[in-house]
Amino acid sequence: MRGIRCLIKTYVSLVFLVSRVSLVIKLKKRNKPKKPEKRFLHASINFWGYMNLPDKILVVGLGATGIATAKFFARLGKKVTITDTKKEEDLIAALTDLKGVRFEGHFGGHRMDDFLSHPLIVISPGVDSELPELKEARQRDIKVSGEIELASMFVKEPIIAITGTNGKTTVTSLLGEIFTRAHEDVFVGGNIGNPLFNYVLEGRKAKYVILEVSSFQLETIETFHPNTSVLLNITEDHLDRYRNYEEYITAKYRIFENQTKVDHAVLNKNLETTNDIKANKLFFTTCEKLNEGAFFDNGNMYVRLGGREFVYKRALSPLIGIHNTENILSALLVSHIYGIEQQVVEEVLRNFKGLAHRVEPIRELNGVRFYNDSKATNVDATRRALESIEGKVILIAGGKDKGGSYKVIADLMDKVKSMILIGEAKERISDELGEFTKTYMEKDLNSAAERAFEIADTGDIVLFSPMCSSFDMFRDYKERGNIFKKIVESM
Ligand code: UMA
Repeated sequence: MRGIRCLIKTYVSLVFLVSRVSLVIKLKKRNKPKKPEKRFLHASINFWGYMNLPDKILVVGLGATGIATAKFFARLGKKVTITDTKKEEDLIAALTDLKGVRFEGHFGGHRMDDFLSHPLIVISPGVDSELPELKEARQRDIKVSGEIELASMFVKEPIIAITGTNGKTTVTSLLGEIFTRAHEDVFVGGNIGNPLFNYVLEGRKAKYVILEVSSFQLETIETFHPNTSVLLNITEDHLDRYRNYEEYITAKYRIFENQTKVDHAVLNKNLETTNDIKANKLFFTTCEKLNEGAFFDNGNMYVRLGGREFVYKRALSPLIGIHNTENILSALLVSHIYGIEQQVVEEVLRNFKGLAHRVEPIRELNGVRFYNDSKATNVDATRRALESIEGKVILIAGGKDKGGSYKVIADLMDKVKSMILIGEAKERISDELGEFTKTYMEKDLNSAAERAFEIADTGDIVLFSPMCSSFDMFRDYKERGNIFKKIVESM
């Protein structure tokens, strides 16, 4: 009797097992897409990347990026070590932000031992990926990655990424406003000041993720895959970080690296394109008419896409200058790729007054107008400012030298009535541009502003457009611009 019962039990279990296995196979077959889409494959690669994250992670640099990165990995339960060349007492604000987060801090310099004892090193954009410690780590097969790369592994929403030497913050903000007006829940971040890990930490599911991306961030990508990548322009910049201009250009073009033919690549028509760009290329230009893309002609901006045409009056936007026409054209093109209604775009365009520290009017004093263009951290940005301003300019410039040539603005120096120089770069700027105008050397921004006011005549324009980064005297370009505004407001 026991034998028969046992036989029946075994039979029932076998039937149950066979039916379960065939059900699982059926379900798998049903769920398996016949031809997996590229985007799906990409997600899987990222998933494997995520699965392979080690338990010990070294975060290099404790600025905005390092803080967000450390918070994220600590939340995942990883053992996080943070290193920064700054001393602990100079990192109080960052450390306060990390209250309650588990990590070990090694400050006041980098230790080779840290770089060789962590299987994954995450560097901040400001950290040169060619540091000797990083080279040594790579030689030992230790993974060196960046925040944008790692954070994007956790983002499944469509990414629109914008890069370029100049204008990327303006275009990112403008697109952020247009998409927010159209879709409400949109994340705007990246190099603009809000690291992508902050979005991932929030656990939010926005409809779109719009990212400003710098060449520094692009240096460390592997799988970062925007659905739409925008390249606005490339001119010499960051030559203090790159061995040559080509290296910088290569970093910028990496924004297209992981795109496929279902994605979009939006490019300035002046730039070279390569066959390496697999995405659907769309151009914008102020120089010619296009059958497909965005262009400027006779006071109007046109977008031609998929047989449709949208026309915008250039005068709709209060942003001045040809460089801003290019910025707007790129934003219009992206907006129409995503089917945003013209009326929505127009509304935002009309009200978008630009950003602080970009040819920002401060005040008029005794007929002298003062502008803050502290975001001009390279020569080309100053060129654009000079081109967009009408009248005689007293130019205040200088800061941390990035190694590029200042002669790039020599042809515009007839607009510059006098030049007042500050910071580490003052000698080199004077050597290259001093012959074109009367030049003054000042010890700091305060005395430069005073000198400018002293020599200015009614109708002149005082433009603070440094052509250099700020790190020799200030925390960043924002602090530099805010200090300049305060000085001018208190005059
Ligand atoms: N540090 C080291 N070792 C090094 C170098 C730096 O420990 O070898 C430390 C510094 O002491 C400092 C920290 O690293 O404490 C700073 O790191 P960071 O410069 O990457 O600063 P974050 O605050 O993380 O800011 C970065 C971007 N900074 C740079 O690219 C230089 C910010 O862009 C960006 O907003 C932020 O991440 C969020 O994504 C600023 C910028 O100037 C605005 N960008 C350049 C530009 O626009 O031209 C590229």
